[in-house]
Amino acid sequence: MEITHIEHIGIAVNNLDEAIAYYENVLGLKCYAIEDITDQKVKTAFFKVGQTKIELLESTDPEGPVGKFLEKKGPGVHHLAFAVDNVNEALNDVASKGVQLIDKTSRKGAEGLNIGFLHPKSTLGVLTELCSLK
Ligand code: CMX
Repeated sequence: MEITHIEHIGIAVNNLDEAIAYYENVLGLKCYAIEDITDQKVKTAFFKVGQTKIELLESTDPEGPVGKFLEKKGPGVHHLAFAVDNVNEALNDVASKGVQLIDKTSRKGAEGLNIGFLHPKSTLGVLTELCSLK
C-alpha cells in the first residue's frame, strides 16, 4: 500500500453552523460543500487546506458513530483519512498485517470516494480511514 497524502481530517462538532463560522471567520477557510451522509448518520461540511480537506461532522442521530463519540469524548478530532491508489487492495494489505477492519470491502463515502475504516483499537487509538477514487 502506498499512501499519497492525507485526504482529510474528520472533526466531530456539536453544531455545524457554529463550527463553519469559526473555520470561515477565524481561520479564513471557505466551506465549499455541505453533504448529508444518511447511512453514517452525519451532516458534513468541507474545507480545503492545500491538498488536504477538513471534514466537519455533526451527528444526526445520538446512536450513530459521531453521536456516540460526542457523547463519550466531546467535540474534537474524530478520524484521519489517507488517500491510497486502490482502497480494496489497501484494506487487504493492512488486514494481512493484523489490523482489524471495520469495513472488509470499500463502500461509498462523502464526495463519491470509495472508503474503508480501520478499527481504532488496532491503530493506536486513531480511527483511520483509507480512501480512493477506485
Ligand atoms: N476514535 C478513537 N476511538 C474511538 C472512536 C474514534 N473516532 N470512536 C469510538 N472509539 C472507541 C471508543 O472510545 C471505545 O473505546 P473504549 O472501549 O476504550 O471505551 C471503542 O472505540 C468503542 O466505541 P463505542 O462508542 O462503543 O462505539 P462502537 O464500538 O459502536 O463503534 C467504531 C466504534 C469506531 C467501530 C464506529 O464508530 C465506526 O464504525 N466508525 C466508522 C464509521 C464512522 O466513524 N463514520 C462517521 C464518519 C463518516 C464519514 O466521514 O464519512
